[in-house]
Amino acid sequence: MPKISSNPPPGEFDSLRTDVPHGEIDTVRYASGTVGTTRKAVIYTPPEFSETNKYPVLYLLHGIGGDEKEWLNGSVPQVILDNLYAENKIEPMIVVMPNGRAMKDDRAVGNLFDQEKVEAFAAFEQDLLKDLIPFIEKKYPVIRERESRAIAGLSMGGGQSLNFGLGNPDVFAWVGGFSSAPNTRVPDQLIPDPEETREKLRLLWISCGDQDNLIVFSRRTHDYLVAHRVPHIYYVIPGGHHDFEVWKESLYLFLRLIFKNGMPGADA
Ligand code: FER
Repeated sequence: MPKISSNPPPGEFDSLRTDVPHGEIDTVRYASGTVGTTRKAVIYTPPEFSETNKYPVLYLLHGIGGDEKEWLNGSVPQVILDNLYAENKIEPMIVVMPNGRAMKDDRAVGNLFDQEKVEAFAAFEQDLLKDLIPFIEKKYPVIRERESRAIAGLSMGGGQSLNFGLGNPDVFAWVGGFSSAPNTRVPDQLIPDPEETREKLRLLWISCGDQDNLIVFSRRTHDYLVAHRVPHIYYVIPGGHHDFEVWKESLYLFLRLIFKNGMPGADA
């Protein structure tokens, strides 16, 4: 696993280019046995998507004030992906943006810090593993292997990504937390077996703005990883706040690292 200090993306990384092929954005609905409702997810399929290929999948999660559309409302992940793909800097991949508030009324309304709503972010682990991933893997031509599944997210979604990614090393090999929130498990519960994490994980990415009060949770995780010699990337953005400037830069850099180095499906 690389331990690098990354450079910020070029200024135009999230500007729409009309001279490159574009992926497609779709909204799908899946039956959730966990929640007992039909739930929505936004799906990006890459340029030149074909049912005869097989793709890796990134699950990309939102924060406490968002839903399955938050990444699209706050940034342009589809443009970032298209531009990287046009420059041959990423593998073609499917990106799934679910609603990570696993409860019957999963809208981002009312008091977003209600206990019931915060608990629904934890309940999403079961919805993801038992309902959404099986749905995606049935409906789309994807590689059904841990090394072809990544999970990343912002804030509450960053905490979810670290918790669910590190908690399920047989499901995910690439894990990223951007400005992870207080829902991030304490380090010795997050990484109870540093040896296993060291062996199984292909990438563990932690990023945060240094002006974000929540950086204490990223730093706590980073310190533990250093103490237990678990390779990871800790990327602190100078002047960065709790906002999409940090999250889109983190996404860009994370995308450039995942599903690489002779991974199944790479260089096909
Ligand atoms: C908290 C502070 C921030 C908290 C959650 C957040 C559940 C999440 C922020 C976000 O997702 O942007 O105390 O407790």
